[in-house]
Amino acid sequence: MKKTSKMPLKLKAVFCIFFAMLLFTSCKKAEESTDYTAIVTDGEKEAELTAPPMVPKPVGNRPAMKLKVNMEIKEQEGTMTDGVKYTYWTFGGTVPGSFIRTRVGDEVEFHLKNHPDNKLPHNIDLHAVTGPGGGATSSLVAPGHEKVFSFKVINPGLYVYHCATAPVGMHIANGMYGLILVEPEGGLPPVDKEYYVMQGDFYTQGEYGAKGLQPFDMNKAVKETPDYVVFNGKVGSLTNGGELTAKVGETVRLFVGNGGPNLVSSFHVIGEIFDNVHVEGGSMVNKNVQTTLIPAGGASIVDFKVETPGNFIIVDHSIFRAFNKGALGILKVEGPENKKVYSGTIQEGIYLPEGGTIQKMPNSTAAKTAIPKRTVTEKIKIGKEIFGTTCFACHQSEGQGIPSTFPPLAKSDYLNADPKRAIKTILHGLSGEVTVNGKKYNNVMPSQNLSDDEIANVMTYIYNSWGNNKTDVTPEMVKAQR
Ligand code: HEC
Ligand SMILES: [Cu+2]
Repeated sequence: MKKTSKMPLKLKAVFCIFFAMLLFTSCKKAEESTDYTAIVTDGEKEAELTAPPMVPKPVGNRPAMKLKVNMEIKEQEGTMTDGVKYTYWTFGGTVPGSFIRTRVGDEVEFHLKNHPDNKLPHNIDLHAVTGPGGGATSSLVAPGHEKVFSFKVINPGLYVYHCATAPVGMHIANGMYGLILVEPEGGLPPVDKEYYVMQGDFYTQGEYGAKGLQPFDMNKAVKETPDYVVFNGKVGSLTNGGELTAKVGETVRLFVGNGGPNLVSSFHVIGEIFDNVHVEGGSMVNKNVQTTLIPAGGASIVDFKVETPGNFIIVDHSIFRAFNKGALGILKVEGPENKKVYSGTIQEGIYLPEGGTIQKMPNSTAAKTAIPKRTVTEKIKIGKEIFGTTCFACHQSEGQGIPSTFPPLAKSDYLNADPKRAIKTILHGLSGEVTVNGKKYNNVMPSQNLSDDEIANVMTYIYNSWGNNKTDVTPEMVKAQR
């Protein structure tokens, strides 16, 4: 060992003790003035890390302590949506990365490990860190290596962490982000269910849904035109078996982050109102909020009580992202109906505007002759327009549907097997589990308010497109299913 000073050992020991005492007394003082930088930690343990959508146990009443975080970086292939693969770069093997839960005053000893099979160096910038680069300057780690640094969490709140290795945008775009929660002393108020949801935008060389392994597209990323905007790293992570769940009467807290790299999120749960929102993940609590804005590299804590059963759709309310790019999840609430809070449809009837009585068809022959006979070609032409205004929003322009959410009409075995059943679907709507081309869907199609003629046209168009069986649907066939 190389000696660094010539000071006699005994004298050195005395100095050390003296400095330790000095440090200790200043710590005591600082604690009284609630300077968290100097709280003496009590005990040491390894932090529990969780994959989304789960979060570690609440801190409760525990004192500040030393927490060891073991985080492994893995570059791995995953599924963006059915038939579409993507090479994700991850903190802990998931997008978003493992959730880290701390309390104010904790000293975090961070072990960042870069798996030997990885190709690139990475680092980590945690927004909960007070220090240069949020840790990035001390954590650059090559494949097959480990870096250790430590920091004190001083400010309570929900914070994003992300890779900050050049090109930074590319590392984030590939999924290198996650959340670290710093609870206040005594913890956040207890709730029944807690979940971890994080939005991200992805840029692929192929369009949305283009099959195969899709490489990252730098040009689209620079232009900020993502093909995918998703929760928890892929289309359908929170639907089709991945739904978040709760029971009527429970309180639900969502830790919501936005990794970006580019878009801000207008986070909204359809049919719910956030009782409390920790605005931007900080200490200010706003109440009774419909939609909360989450900046790229920001977060929000929202909680609400679920009062009625049903599927509550989680979206980025920049709504094309939800229905066309993947930013759609489901909170499934089970339990008894509460008709006082939500009645459901009480009545359905005919609506006639004032003076509208003249539109009444006095006899049924008049109604019948009102529908002109049309050729299949005419039907297809008119049907295409109806499809473009009515069905397209969910089933998509080529009838391809949206994986896990809206079933395809193109080459649909369900559609082709039984035209009567398909007509009923449009007349009366459809809900509950259905299997289309071997894939299960459990969603709601609202009944479509169209005339017999219109339904005949749109159905004939669909049956004569995208490899379907060319059934010619007539208004009479529709009428028979009313
Ligand atoms: C608001 C979204 C939405 C709209 C608009 C919509 N559908 Fe659907 N459709 C669905 C959902 C969701 C299902 C599956 C329901 C389930 O999971 O139980 C479905 C199922 C179907 C099915 C049976 C399954 C299949 O894929 O063959 C047919 C046929 C269908 N829709 C036709 C139509 C037609 C025609 C229109 C326009 C007139 C239309 N839908 C408009 C959401 C929609
Ligand atoms: Cu990285």
